[in-house]
Amino acid sequence: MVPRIRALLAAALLVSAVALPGFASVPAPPPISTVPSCFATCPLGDMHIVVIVRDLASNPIFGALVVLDFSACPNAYVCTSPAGDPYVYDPLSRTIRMTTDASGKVDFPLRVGGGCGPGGVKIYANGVFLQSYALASPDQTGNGMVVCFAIDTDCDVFSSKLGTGDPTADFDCDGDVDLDDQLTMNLHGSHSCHGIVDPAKRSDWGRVKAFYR
Ligand SMILES: [Ca+2]
Ligand SMILES: [Ca+2]
Repeated sequence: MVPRIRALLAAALLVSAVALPGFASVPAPPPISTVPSCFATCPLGDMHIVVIVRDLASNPIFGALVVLDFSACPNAYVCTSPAGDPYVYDPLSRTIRMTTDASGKVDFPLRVGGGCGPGGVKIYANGVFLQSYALASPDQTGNGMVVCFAIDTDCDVFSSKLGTGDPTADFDCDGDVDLDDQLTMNLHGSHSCHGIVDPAKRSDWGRVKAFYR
């Protein structure tokens, strides 16, 4: 009898041990999981969105599916060419997805421009809602490039938000649009989905001359 009980106990412990990791791998909301303070992206892909998914016990979750949902952000401009992004974009659902590594981390070098107000972008992990955001990009006009003369007006649109709390131009997540955000605009000038754009070559010379006059 005693050996039999011991065997049953061992079996029960084994079931618990197998069941526990599955239960524990449910993603926990922030601050246990780490999400960005705000959601700022550049069409060139050099403003990364990093998420670290952890369970309620703060253990990183390997292989968690992290989804960035742009379905409520119609003005988000998602670059689709050239191909080669490490993440998957589904244009029908307007979602971008990638799975976490062994440290629970995903690092999206997102190539996205445009903007939308609070709640426009949402982050999920294994279907669990983590956080929602406004979308901010130096590509203020949402056409896949950051250009301030001749062929585009990103700086003009940005300047109209200086001194406000408009989250679509608050790139450093501090709640205002000031000279620090202007610096980000400057750093990302001429960036586009296709690399560095040369505005002069994409406009007639007369318009460029008129700009500098
Ligand atoms: Ca633009
Ligand atoms: Ca700011």
